[in-house]
Amino acid sequence: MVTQTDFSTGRLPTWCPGCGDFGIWAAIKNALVKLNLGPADAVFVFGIGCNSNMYDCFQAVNFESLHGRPLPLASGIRLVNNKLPVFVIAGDGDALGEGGNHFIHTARRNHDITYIIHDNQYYALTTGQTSPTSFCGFKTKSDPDGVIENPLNPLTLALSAGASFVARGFAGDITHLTDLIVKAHNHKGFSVLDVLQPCVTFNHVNTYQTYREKVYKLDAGYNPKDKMQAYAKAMEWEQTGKIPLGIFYEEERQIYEETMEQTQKVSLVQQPLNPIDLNSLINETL
Ligand SMILES: Cc1ncc(C[n+]2csc(CCOP(=O)(O)OP(=O)(O)O)c2C)c(N)n1
Ligand code: SF4
Repeated sequence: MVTQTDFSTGRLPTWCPGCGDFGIWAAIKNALVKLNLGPADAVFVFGIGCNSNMYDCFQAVNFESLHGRPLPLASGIRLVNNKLPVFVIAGDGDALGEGGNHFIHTARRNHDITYIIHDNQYYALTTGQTSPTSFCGFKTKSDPDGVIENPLNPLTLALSAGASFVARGFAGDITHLTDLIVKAHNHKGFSVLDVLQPCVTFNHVNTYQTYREKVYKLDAGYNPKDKMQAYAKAMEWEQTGKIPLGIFYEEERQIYEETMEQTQKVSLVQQPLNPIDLNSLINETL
């Protein structure tokens, strides 16, 4: 039986009191307990940012990547061992700024990875610069007169890039977020979970209170197989101000790892290392 304390390193995060990262951290641990996945049963790849401070406090098989690069690392892990569950934990800057290219290509390849994006609409660790999801008019360290660029919508981007599971959660609703993380993990394919994460220090527009006034949950009448409806729901926030939470889209599609003849039956990590004459390979390329 996996318990919450199995993931404890004895250290506490250095997040500001009230940071939404606490709620996401709790939901991740709840989900792992529900899934009965212990510290050695999955791999966690972190980006760089406030969110990734979780790395220090989370007893598991962890990698801290370069900023923007957790997805290539996670994809590599899946290619080598396609039986291993892989979670990626990163911020909106990491996921959609420096790592934006990786986001698109991991989605279209449909690697079986669960991607949890801490979307606080700021580069928080570096003290509050504009990120790709900062709203027009936000006053930030890098745009003191207000952001003039249009923000990226992580959900419509994920849908059009080909993510096979697209969902949105809220760090202030840990029970619902736990359920979404469980479902994202159970989905076979690239699962994008954009989590609205209040940053109490920099984001004074989208706070716990304003989110609570705007969020609502997609109900049983919503069909997550309908991609056009998913686009419409994903644009609702910018069009009406209401913020739907839940699974916007889910499809069954072959994952990249299973399209490769070499790994269809047996993971690379379980295959014998045949002696390869590297010299002939090197000579061929010289
Ligand atoms: C390659 C590289 N570029 C830039 C940085 C500087 N840097 C560190 S964290 C960060 C932004 C973090 O923002 P985000 O990913 O949204 O996470 P948050 O801190 O908001 O949780 C940046 C730009 C870096 N460490 N490495
Ligand atoms: S700066 Fe924002 S994101 Fe970073 S720890 Fe503080 S509240 Fe959280």
